[in-house]
Amino acid sequence: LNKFKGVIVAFYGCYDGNGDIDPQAMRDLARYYKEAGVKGLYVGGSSGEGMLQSTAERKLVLEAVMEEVGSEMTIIAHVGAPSTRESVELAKHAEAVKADAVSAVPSIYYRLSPDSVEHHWRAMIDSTALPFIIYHIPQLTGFHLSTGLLKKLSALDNVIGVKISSESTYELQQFKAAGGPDFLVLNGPDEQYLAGRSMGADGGIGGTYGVMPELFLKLEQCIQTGDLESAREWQGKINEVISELLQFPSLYGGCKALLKLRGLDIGEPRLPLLPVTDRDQEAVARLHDKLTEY
Ligand code: NGF
Repeated sequence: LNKFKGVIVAFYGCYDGNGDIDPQAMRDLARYYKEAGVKGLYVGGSSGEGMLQSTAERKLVLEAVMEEVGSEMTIIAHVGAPSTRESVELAKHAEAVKADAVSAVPSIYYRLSPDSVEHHWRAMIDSTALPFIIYHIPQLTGFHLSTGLLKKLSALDNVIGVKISSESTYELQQFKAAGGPDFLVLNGPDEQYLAGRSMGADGGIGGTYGVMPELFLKLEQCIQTGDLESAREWQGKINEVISELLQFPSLYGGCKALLKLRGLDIGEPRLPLLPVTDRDQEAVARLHDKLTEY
């Protein structure tokens, strides 16, 4: 399971000037993370805007990433879609292109019973031989995964872990306890990477890692060497950046504008996620300067 531990960047959606998927930008971005020393990528999740893309586009995205870094990095494909049918199709595709694992949120929009969500996830779990990572993000999906259901699912052979994006580190600790020592728990809120790791997370998957991978790698390094004072300092610096990113019209608009100043043009987020305005450019430039200082 080691290949899933540590810093896993939630990969951004990359678009060209027309708003179409840009496979070359995907490849450049993936290569950038590989060269920065990142171990793995989470493709097509919240940061990847998977829910705003068609099934064909989502396949194209995963293929571009796999071609570029599939043999060098751990690739987790987020395959959750509103319908079980599409989610299973994406899971099978992820297996065909040799992703390392699949992961999925519960279906969105309808208020679902725990039985429905279990059924939805099990259809994906049973459709491939790939390891499966449950994605718990109740603030966006409206579904709150109970420790009981997590325990039940964690007993299945293919289910290797959970990505927990709720903000409770108590819940994280409870999930870890329910899954047992070999069950992976991956921290979701980037602002709480250190807190999540200290409560039992094996690493994290995050949407702001992608604009400052080097800072998260330093933070993880400090945690591994037991230097908690420095870890707190790095988390503080990271949180200064995150708190400013959260002021933009959309988080991903801010992330993309910042990456552009770092030399990577991956376009604007797909609507309804708003891009930054001209007025925001100064704040983006200030953030860029701050990151350069670190
Ligand atoms: O976007 C959210 C919603 N959380 C993400 C992350 O847990 C999910 C988190 O990184 C994700 O990135 C993905 O699936 O791609 C936040 O963006 C970050 O902590 C800033 O608040 O809460």
